[in-house]
Amino acid sequence: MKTSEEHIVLEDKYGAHNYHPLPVVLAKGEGVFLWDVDGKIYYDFLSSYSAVNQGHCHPKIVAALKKQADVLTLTSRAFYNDTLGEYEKYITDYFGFDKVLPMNTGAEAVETALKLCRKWSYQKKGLSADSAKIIVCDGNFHGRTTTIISFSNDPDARNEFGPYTPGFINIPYNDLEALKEVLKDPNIAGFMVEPIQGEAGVFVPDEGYLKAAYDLCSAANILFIADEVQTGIARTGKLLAMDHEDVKPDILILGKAISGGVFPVSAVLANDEVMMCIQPGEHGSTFGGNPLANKVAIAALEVVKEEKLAENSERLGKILRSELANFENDMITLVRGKGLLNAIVIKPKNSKEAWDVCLKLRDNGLLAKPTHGDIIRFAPPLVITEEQLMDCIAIIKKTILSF
Ligand code: IF1
Repeated sequence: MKTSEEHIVLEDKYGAHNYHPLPVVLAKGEGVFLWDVDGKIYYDFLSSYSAVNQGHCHPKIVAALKKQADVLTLTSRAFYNDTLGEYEKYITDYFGFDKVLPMNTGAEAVETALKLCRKWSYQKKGLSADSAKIIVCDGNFHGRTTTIISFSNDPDARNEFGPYTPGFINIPYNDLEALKEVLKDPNIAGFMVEPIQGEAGVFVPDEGYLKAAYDLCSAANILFIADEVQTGIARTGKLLAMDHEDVKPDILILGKAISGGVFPVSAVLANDEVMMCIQPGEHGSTFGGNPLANKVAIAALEVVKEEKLAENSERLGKILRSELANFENDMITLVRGKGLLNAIVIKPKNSKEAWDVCLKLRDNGLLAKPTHGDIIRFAPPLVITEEQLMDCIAIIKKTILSF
């Protein structure tokens, strides 16, 4: 049995230093709870960046993984298998699209969506070769590939990774005038947007922004691409964040909790007019649509409906935001979010800042991590009960008041 310190030393010595984790070494997860190597229990308020919306090690999802693992794990797409068609029908019915292109990580799904959008613009919109431009928003986070960070304006995500992929235009988030202006360019193929900007610190756009943006795009014959890798799967109080404005995107990107955090699964959904622009041999992935992923994703999506996770997220998110908004203190300057995707902004006190707050939250049995300095994301698994949430709110208040 290694101590926490021994585990940390191993990671430090043998692992790339591409993260700076909070000093806690986890050994077990179940529902909203995590345990460290010393058996100390914590509430998980990050949910692995919204990948475990169904709670850690959900029994139904783990059972689906175990069952399939003994039968057939991977065929590649060189051959058919008896799980892919069933999964494709299930997920396209579930979200209401003609077809799905199965991938593994969120970034791969984003890349797939960008490639689909470009193909569509040449084949259906008639743009000249290599002229397609895709609009993205400042403050975006869509993944870590070279093309995706080419249109990031976060120096940490982008610096020293050049040369950068061309063909992208950045506009301010939540700014319809800027979108209207850039849509005058005849070579625009698509507009990709997070319905709520997660990494930027849970920026919720104005009511009506997404619907108005969608309408501007469809009037200009531009594809509206929704990246719901983080906001999807009931996280914001509806099955999809786009559902808050009754907008169906032309391309929908899903990842993370589509598998309940049990296996890497991502997906791109679109109707035939877009999806059929890619023909055999033009895109793919070794693991895309593998039997394990297919069975795990069906189970994970069934859990979302059976356990009414969107309704729970909507109801408890309101309680969390109102409790924190009415909490008299001098460190939390802002509370924002939708459903159970929330964040607080910390004003430093006696040179203590968000990182110190997260260390103290850890000591008090709740795990969260700052993003961009002064923002702490609060995103528990959507299976959390009201009683557990009230317990977490008490821990948060006690922690803040201890500074
Ligand atoms: C990290 C947070 C960051 C995403 C959206 C695509 C992807 C993500 C909206 C790519 C991934 C993860 C990546 C992880 C931290 C986390 C994250 F916002 F969720 F907190 F970074 F912004 N679209 N988000 O949020 O999916 O390839 O990772 O499966 O890279 O540090 P992926």
